[in-house]
Amino acid sequence: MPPQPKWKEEEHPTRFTMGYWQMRGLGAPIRMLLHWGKQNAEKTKPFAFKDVQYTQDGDGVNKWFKEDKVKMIEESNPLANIPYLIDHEEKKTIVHFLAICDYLGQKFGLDEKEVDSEQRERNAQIAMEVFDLRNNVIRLVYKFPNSVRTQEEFDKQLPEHLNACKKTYQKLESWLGFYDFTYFAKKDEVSSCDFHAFEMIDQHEHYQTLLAGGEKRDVLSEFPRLKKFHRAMRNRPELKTYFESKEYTDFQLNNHTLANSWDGPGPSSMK
Ligand SMILES: N[C@@H](CCC(=O)N[C@@H](CS)C(=O)NCC(=O)O)C(=O)O
Repeated sequence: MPPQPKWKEEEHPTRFTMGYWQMRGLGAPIRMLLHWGKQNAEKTKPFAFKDVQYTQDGDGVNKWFKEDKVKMIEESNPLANIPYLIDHEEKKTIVHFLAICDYLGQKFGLDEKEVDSEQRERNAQIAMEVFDLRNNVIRLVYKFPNSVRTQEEFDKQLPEHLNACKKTYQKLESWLGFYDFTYFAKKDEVSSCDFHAFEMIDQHEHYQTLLAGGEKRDVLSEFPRLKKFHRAMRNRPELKTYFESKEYTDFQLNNHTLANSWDGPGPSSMK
């Protein structure tokens, strides 16, 4: 048994605690997974989860970097980062987005357990492919050489980014066609990789609405299988509570303040 984090037991009598900035980013697919797991466990072994949201200001930065991260390094995981997931029942703190998705995918029975499972292989490949797409978004919205700091820069780079992202869309579309699947790792059932795939497609649906000059694009209509996948996820009853939550409807997609970058108003501004 690894050293146990003493501080968390009294504070969080819930099954899981996740922590992330108060935005969608890498937190959104984990929130989706937790809503899914909670919904499914309702009739068997109900559990609650806590969503610790660090605000994108001095208070949130201090709370994470000066308090919680320091404690986590000392008491539960020297790799401390956000997103993190604490499993209170199993007394584990997991970091790194893909490791967390993998962990919850196992816990919620979304992914198969056998190491040589083809579902697992598909799941891992799609998880990484989608992460590559996310990294392209990060290069668009954060402080990198091509970063965006103003509306003008964003307006200039967004169409280029949307064109570039079609390359990934084409790969994902072909993948679904190759297997004749609705979801990415199983034909008709959801796997852990599907949550991030949904989030990235959903973010791009929002980015298209920000094109300058009222230009309208419906990139998904060029990719019928991706469109069907996006709709299928959006209609899953297990995710109803998530799609109704402010974490989905109001949160900004990425972090503006900390990185001194700008990626347009979040979805709540469109209401
Ligand atoms: N490889 C990590 C990257 C985590 C990461 O870069 N987290 C960002 C937010 S997306 C952060 O602000 N981390 C806070 C920290 O470095 O302590 C993962 O996949 O989770």
